[in-house]
Amino acid sequence: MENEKKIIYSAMQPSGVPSLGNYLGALRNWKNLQNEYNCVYGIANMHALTVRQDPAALRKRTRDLVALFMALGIDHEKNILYVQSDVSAHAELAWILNCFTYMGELSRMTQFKDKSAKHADNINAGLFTYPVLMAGDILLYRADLVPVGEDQRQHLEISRDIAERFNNIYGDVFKVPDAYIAKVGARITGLQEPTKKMSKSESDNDNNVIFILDDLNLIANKIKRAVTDSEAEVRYDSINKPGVSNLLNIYSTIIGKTPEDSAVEFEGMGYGDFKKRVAEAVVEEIRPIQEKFKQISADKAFVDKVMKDGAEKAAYIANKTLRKVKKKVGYPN
Ligand code: ATP
Ligand code: LTN
Repeated sequence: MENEKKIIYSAMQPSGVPSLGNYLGALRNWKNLQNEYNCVYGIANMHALTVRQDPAALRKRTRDLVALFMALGIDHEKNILYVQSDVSAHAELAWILNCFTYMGELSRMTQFKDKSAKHADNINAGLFTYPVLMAGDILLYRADLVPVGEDQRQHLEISRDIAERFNNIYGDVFKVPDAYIAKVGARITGLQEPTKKMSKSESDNDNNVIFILDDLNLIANKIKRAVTDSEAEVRYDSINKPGVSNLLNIYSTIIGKTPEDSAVEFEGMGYGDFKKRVAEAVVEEIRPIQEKFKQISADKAFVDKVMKDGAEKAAYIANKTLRKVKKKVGYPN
């Protein structure tokens, strides 16, 4: 990582099998950025603890996510792939940054409000300070850019605020990161609830979410069952036609066009045929990833080695930043 390239940091929670939203809004871009940037991609398993998890399932999903990153074509040698809890600097920096973050600003986070409503029986302090841990992730690696979906925009803003606040007191310690939110695919919504974001862990209805490791026939069926509207016109209008517009978003992100442009392909076509075309595009996109995933995840020793090497490379960079911060705030060592 000693070359001139800019640094990218992003992470994903192992809170479920990644959804098509995670793939189109984040993972796909991560892969495409790897040649131009030095990339650090984390499995945010510490963030996942903010919601109650089954330990065995969490451990498995964490390893599977490492394998999935590689199945997507993210090169583990050129980039850093690692598990957040393997690098203790995250926990250490999060504490320090907690002391530079205001209750008021955390109270405004929409993700906190949403998750508190959904997990009313477990509104823990971790859920509240989640953005602080996230800010630390980014700042430890001196990231220039952070590729995320639209839902994380507010967390990026607070990360910048925390970094600037700290720098104003102690000098130029942190790099202030910019969000990198793609023009298409940054907000994929549920197939059954097309006005809400598609989420890997928050849906009561399995037909609402496409999981990247779903059986391919099931994926096609979920798309065929997607909610549309009572018109019969394929047109991009996310306010009045959220279901159709979401399918157009999905399709156009995969083929690399704008949703308005791809709508032209479907002029005069009924919803049944339209859905079939969308399903084909999704299935063909996912098929090779699933094949690769099967291969890679079967090789446990290899995945272990990637995790171990990744943790070492990540810790080296993170600890450098942490040492600086500790000195600035007045720790003796
Ligand atoms: P959870 O359901 O556990 O809250 P999540 O599905 O929202 O998780 P995260 O692990 O929090 O996913 O997010 C990983 C990345 O995927 C982030 O960059 C996030 O912005 C992006 N992302 C999540 N959902 C979508 C979506 N529906 N459309 C586009 N991008 C998304
Ligand atoms: N909170 C993020 C996952 C995440 C993240 C990060 C993303 C944890 N740490 C650092 C970007 C940078 C989410 O997507 N829900």
